[in-house]
Amino acid sequence: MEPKERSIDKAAQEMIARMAKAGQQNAWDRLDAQTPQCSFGKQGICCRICAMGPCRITKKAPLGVCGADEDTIVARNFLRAIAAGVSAHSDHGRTVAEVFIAGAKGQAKDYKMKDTTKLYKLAEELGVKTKDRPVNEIAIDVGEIALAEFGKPVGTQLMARRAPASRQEIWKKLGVTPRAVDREITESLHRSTMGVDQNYKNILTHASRVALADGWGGAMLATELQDVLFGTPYPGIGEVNMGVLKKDEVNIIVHGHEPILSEMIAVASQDEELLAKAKKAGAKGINVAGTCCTANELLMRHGIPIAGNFLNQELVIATGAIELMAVDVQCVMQGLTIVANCYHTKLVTTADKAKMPGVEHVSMDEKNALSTARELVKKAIDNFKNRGEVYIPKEKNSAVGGFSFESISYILGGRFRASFRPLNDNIINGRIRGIVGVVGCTNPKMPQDLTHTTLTRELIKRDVLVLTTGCATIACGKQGFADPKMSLDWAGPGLREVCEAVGIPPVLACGSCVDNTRLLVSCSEIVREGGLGEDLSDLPVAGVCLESVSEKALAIGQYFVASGVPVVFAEETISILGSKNVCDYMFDGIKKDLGGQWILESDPVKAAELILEHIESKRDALGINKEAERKLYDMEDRRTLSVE
Ligand code: XCC
Ligand code: SF4
Repeated sequence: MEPKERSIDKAAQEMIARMAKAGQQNAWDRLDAQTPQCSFGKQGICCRICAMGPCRITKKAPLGVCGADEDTIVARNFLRAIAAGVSAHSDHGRTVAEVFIAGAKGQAKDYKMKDTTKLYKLAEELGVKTKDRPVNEIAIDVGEIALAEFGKPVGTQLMARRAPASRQEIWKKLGVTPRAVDREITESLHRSTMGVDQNYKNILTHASRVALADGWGGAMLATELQDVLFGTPYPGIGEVNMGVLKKDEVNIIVHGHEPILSEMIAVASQDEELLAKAKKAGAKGINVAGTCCTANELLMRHGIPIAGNFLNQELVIATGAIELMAVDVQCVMQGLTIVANCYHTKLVTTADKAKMPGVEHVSMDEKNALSTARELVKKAIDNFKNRGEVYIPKEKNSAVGGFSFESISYILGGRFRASFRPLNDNIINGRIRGIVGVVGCTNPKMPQDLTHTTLTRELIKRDVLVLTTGCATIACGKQGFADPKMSLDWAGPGLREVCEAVGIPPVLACGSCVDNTRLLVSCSEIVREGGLGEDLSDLPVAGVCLESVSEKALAIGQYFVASGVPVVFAEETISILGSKNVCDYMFDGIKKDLGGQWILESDPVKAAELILEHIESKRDALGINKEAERKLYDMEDRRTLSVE
């Protein structure tokens, strides 16, 4: 396969070609070697949950040894995948809560409460007294309440109270208001062991509950606590793509998810003593860049450059310019060890729960965080002399990141009357048709970044405001969507007018995947602001992820659906097609229960059309589509709009 068919990112294309020439492998090559992939797995109809199996459903053998049918098997597999995704986000959230408490207690001296305004707000929300109390005392209480959310024996998730009242009522009626995060995950595993829950609908209902424990629990807490600890993001400009690497500096890549590590490396890289050491080693400076969600965290808060998204991780090393790549948890390909061995790059694992064979491990200890980070930076500097041939693609684009819920309300309403009112008004008057979250990974099954960016282009030109998170943000950033100078020209007239008036790009980079919870909070605020219905399911909004990779993406998809928002996924990335009943429920029946539903569509243009249809139908139902204003695009309109 030609590099062009593998990625639309020019830097990636160059690196793919170079790796091929050097006889090195990457994820695309390994996918080729794996093709054709197991069709039972694809459909979700294989089960290896007990020792009577593994079983797979065929015409000849339509039942597993225990008698389980395809509905049970598909639903169980789906539930387990979601539970795994939830566990990842929530474990991240828990780690942050622990560091948060340690920081407040003075046991992790390098972590301080940066955004005390947000801390006070959170304290108030959680019923923690703030009057006449020192910041750290308040933080300890907030942190302990947050930590308890993961394992408390009774009660439901406190963050779920942020949802509109009608939404909470829907959850209550269906019995899916999430309890402790750990409990929902444990119950997911229990229900899906051999001989327990055999009613696919009951299994899928629990899939909603465990996913809600993520969106309105673990992941939301991760975002909130990180904001207090590292600062709530406000818009700032950064750069995206491999062109951010510097030939004459020590390049360090931070890769993974938890800012606990990367924040400290960012600090250490500015240390005078280390800078002097780098100079002595012959480098002009120390350049830190991120990949995957860690990159989003750093761009959001510090404008630190992004070297690439998920599928770029191996390619970045193949530039020969990376002295050290520090990884923590999630989305770290084992293939990294192989390419790192072809270059001088030092790969270092830092999370005790995520080691790699043959890779040096430096345990990230929160008590000595900064000195651990300094140690890593030193290793990078020491490795500079071992560089061989370097090739850095030129490609890079400016990107504005930092769109948190707080910064969006501030930009829209100003410092003294921060509010979502202007956004609601512009949705009501039709300048903005609706809001779509374009989220998720990059998957070698489709050309890297193609669907995210095609879809985003289709949406903004039809006056839909796009919020992005995760690797989709990076895909959009690489193609200029997060740069108002470029992307305003691609926006429809209504959206453009609003964006120009308030000074934002039509595509808002909202952060990492745990930050999808910022989208939930923003949607809840839109409902609260008024004029657009009573519930999240009334809003002209949708979520979409056409290049999903991780189980985390399924968890996110399911919590959007269970929050009343439809979610579009690509058929290639969701393994439920082996059960007609499961599909009927996920694509349709669930709508009656929860208001959202899954929609399958791999083609980004068609996906945009489906989403627009949904948005306009919601607008009709809200009564805000006055005849004259309604935009129905025919082919002719689309052609005119495609001319840039
Ligand atoms: Fe992973 Fe978060 Fe997906 Fe990217 S978007 S491939 S989950 S890094 Ni989160
Ligand atoms: Fe087979 Fe049933 Fe065991 Fe699954 S649980 S492996 S279907 S016997």
